[in-house]
Formats: sequence, C-alpha cells, structure tokens
Amino acid sequence: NITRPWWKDAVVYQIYPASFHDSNNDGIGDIPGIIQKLDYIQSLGVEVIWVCPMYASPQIDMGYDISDYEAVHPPYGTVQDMEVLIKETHSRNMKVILDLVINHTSDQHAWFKESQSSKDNPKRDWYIWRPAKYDSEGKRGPPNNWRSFFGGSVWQWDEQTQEYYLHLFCTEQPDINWENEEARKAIYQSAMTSWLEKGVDGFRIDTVNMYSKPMDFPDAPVQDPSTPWQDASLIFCNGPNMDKYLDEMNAILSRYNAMSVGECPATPDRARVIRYVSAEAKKLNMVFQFDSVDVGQSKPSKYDTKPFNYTLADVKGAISRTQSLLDGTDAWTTSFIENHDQARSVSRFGNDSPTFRTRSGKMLSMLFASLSGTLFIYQGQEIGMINMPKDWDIAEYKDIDSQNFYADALARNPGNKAVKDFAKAGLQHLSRDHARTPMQWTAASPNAGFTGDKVKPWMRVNTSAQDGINVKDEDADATSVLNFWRSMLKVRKNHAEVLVHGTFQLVDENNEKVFSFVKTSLDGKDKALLVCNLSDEENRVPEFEGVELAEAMLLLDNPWEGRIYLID
Ligand code: TEU
Ligand code: CA
Repeated sequence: NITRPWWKDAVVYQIYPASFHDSNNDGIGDIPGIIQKLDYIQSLGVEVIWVCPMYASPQIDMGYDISDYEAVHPPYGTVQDMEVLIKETHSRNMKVILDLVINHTSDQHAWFKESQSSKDNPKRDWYIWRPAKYDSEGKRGPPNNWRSFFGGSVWQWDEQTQEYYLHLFCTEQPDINWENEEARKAIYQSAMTSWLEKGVDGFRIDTVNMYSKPMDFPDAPVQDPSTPWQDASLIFCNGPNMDKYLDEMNAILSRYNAMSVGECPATPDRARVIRYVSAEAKKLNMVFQFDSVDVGQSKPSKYDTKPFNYTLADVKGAISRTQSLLDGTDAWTTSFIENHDQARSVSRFGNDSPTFRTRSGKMLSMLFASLSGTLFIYQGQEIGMINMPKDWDIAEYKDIDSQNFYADALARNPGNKAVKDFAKAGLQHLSRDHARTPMQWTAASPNAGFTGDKVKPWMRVNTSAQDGINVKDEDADATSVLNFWRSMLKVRKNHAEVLVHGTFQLVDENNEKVFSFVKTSLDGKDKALLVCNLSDEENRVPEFEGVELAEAMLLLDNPWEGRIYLID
C-alpha cells in the first residue's frame, strides 16, 4: 500500500460557527460551543474539522468579509479560544482546517482604509482601482459590464478619490490586487502563516481560482440584455497568473505538510482542473467543483428557477465528471453535496416528507460516502436536516445573497405577484439560508439545544428539530440517519481501496429513476455495485454482468432505497 497523504482517506466535517452551538446564551454560536461538541464530532468517525470564517468581520457576508485575519470575531470568542480548539482537536487525533478568504477583504480592513484614503497612499495598489468611463453625454459609468455574484455591477464608485474599486462579491468585499507582490506577501503572513504557526493543519481556500484577473477588464458578452450586468465568471476565473500564485502558496503550505482544498467554480475544462490538483503540479491537493451542487440551479443567479428543475441524468453526469478526474491521472477529487452555500440535500435531491426523509437521507449518505476522493460532510447533513418550512416569511432569510436576489426581483417587476412568488419559491428551494439555521441537538427545547430556551437565536431554529431531526433522538435510534452515517463511514474505511480510491463507472445509465454505478479498486480485484432509487416508486435492480444477484435482492421495494453490493 503506497504511503498516501493523510488527507486522501480523511473525512472532513464542516462547521459554520454562527450556527453550531452557543455556549454563552447570546444566541450566536461560538468557539467554546464547538469545543464542547468535539466528542460528538469524533463519534461520527471523521478525522478533520473545517471551521468556516471565525475572523474579525462586520459579518456582511457571514465572515467572508474579513477585517483582521489575525483576530477573532468577538461574539465567536478569542484567539486563545482558537488555540484551545486546535489543541483539543489534536488531543482527539483529529485535525483542523480553517477557511482562507483572500480574494478580497472587508472594506473595514485597515489595508483597504489606507488604500481608499488617497490615490498616492502606499497601499493604493493593494486593491483594484480604475477611473470611470464616460458616455457620449458625459454620463459617468463603471469600467466594464461585469455582474457581481450578489447582483449589480462589480464596480463601486468612491466619491473621496473619484475612482471605482472592484468587488466580485458585495461592495463591502473589495478585491485584493494580487499583481501587487507586497500585498501577496502580507496576505500570506497574516492569513496563512500566522495560523499555520498555531498548529492549523490546512485550509479550505475560498474562490481559489479568482485571484488573477485579466487586468484590462474586457467587457463580458451580453447573455441577458434585460440587465447591464453580465456574468463574467468565465473571464475572471483561472486568470494568467493563477499558477504563479498557487506555487507561492504551496511553498508555504508544504512547509507545514498542510492540506489545501480549493473552491473552484466556473472551470468546465477538465485539463485546467487537473493542472491545479495533479500531485506533480504541487498547487492544490484537491478542489470543490460545482457540477453536483449546481444541478437544479439557474445562472447567473442560482435561485431564478422553479424547484426540482433537473433530471437524474444531470446528477449522474455531474458526479461522473468529478469522479473522472482520477481516471489515468495523479489528481485527487472531493465528494460533497452540502455546504454553507447550498440548501439541504434531502430537500433538493431526496424527499423531505415525513414518509421518505429518513430513507432518502440514508440513501444519499450511501451514495456520497461511496464516491472516491476526500469526503466532506456539512453540519446537520449527518442527521438529515432539511430546508426551512415553506411558509416561513422571507424575513427569516438572512443571507445577503437571498435578500439581494429577492429585492432585485421585486424592483425589476414592481407589484408583480407572480414574479414575487417565483422568487420566493426559488429561495425556499435553493437559498444558502437553509444550511445556516442552527444545528439541531435535541427536541427538548424550543431552540433545539443550540442556545438557551429563553434566548432569541440569530437565526430561527427549524421546527423539524421537534419532528425527530436532532442529535439526541437520532443517537438513541439505531435506524436513524445519524447512525447510518456512522455505519457508512465505517464501511467506507473498511473498503477504502474501492470506495475512496477506486474508479467510478455508471451502469444502467439511461435509467431515469435509479442511479447505479460500479466502483473498482485500482488493482481490479474488488468491486462495489451501488444502486440508489431516487424516486417515489418501487424499481428493479439493473443487470450487472458477472454478478448473479439473488432474486430477492433485485427489487428495490422501497422508494428512495439505496443498496451497496460488495463484490470481492
Ligand atoms: O463562494 C464563492 C462562490 O462563487 C459561490 O459560493 C457562489 O457564487 C455564492 O455562493 C453565491 O451564491 C465563496 C463562499 O463559499 C461564499 O459563502 C462567499 O459568499 C463567497 O465566496 C465570497 O467570499
Ligand atoms: Ca455565543
């Protein structure tokens, strides 16, 4: 067995600090709250925790707008709390990775305040400033037509210095100018080395392929004439200096044997992805591609679609593409279907009704825990958490992305009830808020044990906690989603050559209800057949050449049933 790096067989558990566990009854999750739950996390059988941004931040984008990389957002705790978390995680033989958000800072970061103060400030060039363009009537406008991920232009006018600055995300997230070497060095020290020195074992790297932009900022082709702002992600992702910057970052990470997983949207070219994640490239260990999580979403805004707007073929194609990164390469990949930017997978790809939510949660666990690459589980996914109730008011949706999308839909169609209902239905199905409701620990309190009974949590607790979707009830129930995940992670570990490192091959590809695939160990000796019924009906197990399945095993007599056949 060749010596493999530790992060290939590891399972990573993602924690959203605001919503995980509140230890001091202020309604906001915190780092001491995470420390109190480390034994629970260890009981899942995971090896790594990924903590979402806990740095100093005005929280416009829930901490992805950082104002000081070396300080901790006070409601979450202190740097000392982080040092205890790292120590307590290590003492349980687990590792901890942090979120590395260095495409942009908060507009409240000291660096940006200096850069913004005057055109000849030494840090002016640490961000991307450009003069306005004027049309034939002398009307001022931004340098180009790029659309921000959160709607509107990517350019914000600064009255004080009479120039625009670039922000691919919200206006409070100014993009750093990575062309400036001094800025890069400051980022590496402040955001990376300072935490690696504290014992952090690696990073999930936010928007990892956006740092290098074409500095002439060409207009994007017009796909949507109804708006001046066009999706330019294929222009500003994977820019010319990406390899140079990742080489610099890897030189630091490899000194600490640290893991790196990059968030890599808008990269349809398989060869480009492989140049990021092949072992000999020494850039990133692995990436999150968006093929699977984008299924059923629209563009440029994810929510501008009716619910369930996809086919099983879309799911099969997405998973095949991300698994095929391993075919004939020294690359690595990831298996995930939830995170803090995605609605709950049982609601999106399973069936979250009381009849089917447990079975579909278990089927999805079997599916994703049988895929090759490093497996990531998002907090609450292990207990089969589902979306917020459909009748909740739009005010419960706290995410800037949700609020901007809804406000924009209403502004562009004032008084149009159909548009308002369509926008709300899109958010009810796909908004990032569904992943951010507080973790459900017990049914025995109105706040599901996330915070004190009399406290108003920063975000409303999903009532599904009272219907059995909570750690306490599921821990005591051998047939729960929670205990299925625990068993499935053991199966994954005991059959790692097939399930973690094996090749992926679709079978019965055209079946529109049943998703079947074969995994084969690299030495060809061991196989597994997965058969997942992603429908409300009974279905049959497909023929699988070379294996005679007993008749009794052929009928998936349960809708949403999953089966794994281990064939040695
Ligand atoms: O997301 C970057 C990103 O491209 C997608 O998440 C998507 O555009 C976004 O979810 C809008 O729906 C990362 C973080 O995961 C996300 O939480 C941050 O909002 C974003 O970067 C900015 O830091
Ligand atoms: Ca708290």
